[in-house]
Amino acid sequence: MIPFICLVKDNDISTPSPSPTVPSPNTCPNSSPCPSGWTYIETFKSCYKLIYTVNGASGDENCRVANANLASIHSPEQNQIVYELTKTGVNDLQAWILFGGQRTGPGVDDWKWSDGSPWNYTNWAPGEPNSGDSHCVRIYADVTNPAITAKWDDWSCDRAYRAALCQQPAKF
Ligand SMILES: [Ca+2]
Repeated sequence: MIPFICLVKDNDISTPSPSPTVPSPNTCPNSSPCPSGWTYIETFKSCYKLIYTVNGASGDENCRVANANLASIHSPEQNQIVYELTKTGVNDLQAWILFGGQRTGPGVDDWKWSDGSPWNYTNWAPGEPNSGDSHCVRIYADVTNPAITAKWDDWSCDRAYRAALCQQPAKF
């Protein structure tokens, strides 16, 4: 396909035709790399969003419907970010938030991330994981219990969670 045709007059052959108007390759320098309603964390080039009223299965499904996964954690820095995003601000023993760890077997190391990334970091609360029957994991988002704040607990996927944290790669 020919993009455009130039008509050139015999007596004005040196005058170039106007260039067609085309958008610049970088027309959106101020746009967010995340969908509306998601929080962009530049350090991890990721977008995060809390969804509420979930159990383990529905939290996982709701993230997938949003083209995301339950959040995965690979470092103390990322664990802190996840904690900050999930922090409830209340002293509540139910202040646990579902994220992306999924049990693959009965052992303490039998876990994977729902987004397929390597299982290379953990931050279990003392004594956890303590149940081979608990196939989901939650992070304690209370702000007033230092023994377990920002630490993890294996828990049943069938139970209700305060919320789930979804994560997807930022788009540029
Ligand atoms: Ca547990």
